[in-house]
Amino acid sequence: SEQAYLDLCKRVLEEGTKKEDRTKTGTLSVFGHQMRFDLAEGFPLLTTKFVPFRLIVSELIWFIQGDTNIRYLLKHNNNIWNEWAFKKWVESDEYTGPDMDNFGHRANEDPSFKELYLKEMDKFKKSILEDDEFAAKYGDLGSVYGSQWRKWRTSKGETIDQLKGVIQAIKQNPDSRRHLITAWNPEDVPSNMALPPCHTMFQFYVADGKLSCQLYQRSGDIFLGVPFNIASYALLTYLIAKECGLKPGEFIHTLGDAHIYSNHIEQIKTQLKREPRNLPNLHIQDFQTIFDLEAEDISLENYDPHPAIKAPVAV
Ligand code: THF
Repeated sequence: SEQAYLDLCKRVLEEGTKKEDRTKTGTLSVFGHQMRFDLAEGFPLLTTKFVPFRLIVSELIWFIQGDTNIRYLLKHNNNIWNEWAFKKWVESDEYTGPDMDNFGHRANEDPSFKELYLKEMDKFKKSILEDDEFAAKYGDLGSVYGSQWRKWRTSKGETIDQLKGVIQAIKQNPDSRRHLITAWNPEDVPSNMALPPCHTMFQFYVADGKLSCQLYQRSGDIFLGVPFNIASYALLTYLIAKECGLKPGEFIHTLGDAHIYSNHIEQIKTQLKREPRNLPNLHIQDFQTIFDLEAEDISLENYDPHPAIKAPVAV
């Protein structure tokens, strides 16, 4: 069930400390929290609000394929990484449009600026989709998850495919205690990245024919990001389990700075008044390797959530 998530929300509302942050939005925050989800109970997508599963699927396939360019996401109508690419564009020398400094914050405060921003963002998206050269230059987020998982750069100038390596190791030596993938590369932080990775590393574990996964997330946006993150790593665990002939075990989510943005507090309170429903079930087409999967191969059955709750994303 999603009780572990609701308990985290309650804990942060009750015990959280007021803390300023990089985005200057302000948060309530705790340090150190762990949630466990038994994947045999159903797929852990929240039911106390609608969570757009198709965005989670296309983002995960994007990571699995080692892609770091938002063009793939835009083709799948997925806008969750746009702000990061847009930021690089408006801070570049080639950008000559209206001043977009601090656009995330200003769009939330000033409706007339928001209109201007949305127009620029639309132009930006159109260019990414239609102009190959522009997309190559400004659609790429740099060393984000897809690149760290599949193309980790070594000091010898070679690359390491961590994801492929771990899947092979799970098949050949399931008892190993080294089924680990890391996204945190001190050499890349912060200069080469749009945003240093929040999901710094994760580990797989095989016992009793079941595959479990634990994630260490250094920073978690509890209202918007964490529901995505739970579903995304749970989905990855289901996919790798299926490829390796294992059953899904547990997803264990360990958080460092777990925070609720000050402009998400009312939304969380609304959500906490709702009664959780039965979890949905995952349906995956048969496949040989997860690297062949397309977004259309993955679907959900019996997802019956409460209505969506809107909230601004902090950039
Ligand atoms: N930045 C912040 N501030 N929070 C994050 O969760 C976050 N991510 C990724 C990168 N930077 C981040 C992007 N992940 C949404 C969900 C996940 C995101 C970014 C945004 C979001 O707005 N979700 C809406 C629906 C959006 C839509 O329908 O287009 C929602 O209501 O769930 C951490 O992974």
